[in-house]
Amino acid sequence: MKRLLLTLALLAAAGLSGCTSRTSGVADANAAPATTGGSAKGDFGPPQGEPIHAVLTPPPRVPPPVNRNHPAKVVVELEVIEKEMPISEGVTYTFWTFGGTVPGSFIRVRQGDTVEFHLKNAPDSKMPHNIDLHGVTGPGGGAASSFTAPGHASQFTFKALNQGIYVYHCATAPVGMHVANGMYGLILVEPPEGLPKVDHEYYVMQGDFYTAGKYREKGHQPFDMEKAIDEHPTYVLFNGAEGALTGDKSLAAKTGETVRLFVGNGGPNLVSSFHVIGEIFDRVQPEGGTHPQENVQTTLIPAGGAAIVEFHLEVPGSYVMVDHSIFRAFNKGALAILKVDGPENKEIYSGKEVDSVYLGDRAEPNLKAVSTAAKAHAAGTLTRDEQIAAGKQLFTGTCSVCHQANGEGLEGVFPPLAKSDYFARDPKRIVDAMLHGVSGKVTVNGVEYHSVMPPMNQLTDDEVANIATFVLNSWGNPGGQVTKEQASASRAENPAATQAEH
Ligand code: HEC
Ligand SMILES: [Cu+2]
Repeated sequence: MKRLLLTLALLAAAGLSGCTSRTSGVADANAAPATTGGSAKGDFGPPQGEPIHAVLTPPPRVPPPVNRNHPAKVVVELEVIEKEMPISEGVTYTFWTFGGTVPGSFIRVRQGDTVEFHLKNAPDSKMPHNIDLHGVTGPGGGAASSFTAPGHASQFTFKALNQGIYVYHCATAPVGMHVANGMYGLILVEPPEGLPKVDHEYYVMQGDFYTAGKYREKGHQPFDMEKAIDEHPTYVLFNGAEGALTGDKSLAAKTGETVRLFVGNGGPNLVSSFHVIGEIFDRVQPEGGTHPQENVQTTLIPAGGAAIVEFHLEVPGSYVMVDHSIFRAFNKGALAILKVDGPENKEIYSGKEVDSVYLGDRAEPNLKAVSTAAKAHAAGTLTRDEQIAAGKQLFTGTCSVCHQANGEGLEGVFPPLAKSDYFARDPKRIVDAMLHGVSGKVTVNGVEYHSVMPPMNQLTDDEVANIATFVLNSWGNPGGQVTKEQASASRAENPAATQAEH
């Protein structure tokens, strides 16, 4: 707000000094630096002082404010590294990175700085790479000058004329593939006076990923060009991996603090409807532009675009960041968490926690038990305890919304699974319930239910077997074990319930 006033004041001053043709009230980006040389944009003259080496940070960290009142020469050294990293629990992918992370290292300079850019390509890279920075004025944004073969380095220099938050990305052919493999990041060009002070700044960037296997299919997954061309991503992620910003890696803040997020979207294909569940953005710089919008629920971030989002925290709890194209959040991974600590504020919010129901297994990246069980099954060593552990995780994500975490159900709506006499004598009835659904009149422990449970046949045979085994061994139920083969036999009874292929 202060900065807007400042801009308006400068505009007014410019108006007084004879610039009468300008429509009053229309802020003109060219106006602020009008007193300086070379360019009408933000050229404050030649760099002053010793060259400065830019501090680069991996996501979700952001370099400290520039804190300088003059333009400088800033040296940026960025190395391209091709490396295998997890994209989901038990799933790896060969990412191509700027600085070893997805998104790439965050770069922070001041408007008017002269940036000497060194792009290195690691000797063990297989591909040549380059960089197109959207904050560069000049053909290709640096791409042609920075084409770099494996084991080589190149250098080019640009003046950061426009303030704002900008995407950078690789632009080597096939461009889509380089971007899809994670080759993007953000560069912040601070306004000369800096950004208003906040308590936390974080770096979050969305990207869509295309793997040969299905979502969460285990093992190493190669890039799938056809899915990329069809724009059918397998994963939509914040910061390059499912769980990159959940559980122990959640972003953190306290009540009473203000958070600024630099949110980018690398694409390559999707546009992001960026939303934080339970927060309202007090201030957004949409598209990374200068003029703020206030009181925003969801901000659209184009592929190859970014926004600055700010909000003050009043109520403690877990705030879930999503792409509000919501299947992407719950079925493709586009989910991150900001954990806010502090005393309750019941006047603003009564304080009932609903996160576990909302998020299911997505809240904690704790699918280790599931992948352990899958590996053990493949090796032929699967034990009942491993099945129970995996089933517990899956139950949280799939069944607990209705039957509740403690299996007690909800009176009159969802029957209990705890001590249920519906399946006590015949465990197959749990398997059938999952794969074929339950409808019509059902009597459980003497109480009638007239409702519908949809079939959950997106679950694999392994998953069905593990959930059933978990339910049988929990909450005072009779115990027992269900095998993958039993699940597969139940599925075969109804051709519509075809095996999810993973
Ligand atoms: C969307 C809500 C919902 C979800 C999710 C759900 N169920 Fe159900 N379930 C129901 C309802 C409703 C009934 C009763 C249907 C009726 O009245 O005909 C039911 C009935 C059952 C029954 C038979 C009655 C009993 O209590 O023993 C079993 C077993 C069961 N569900 C297991 C599961 C398992 C295991 C999962 C997770 C894979 C699951 N359900 C997920 C709503 C749900
Ligand atoms: Cu590249």
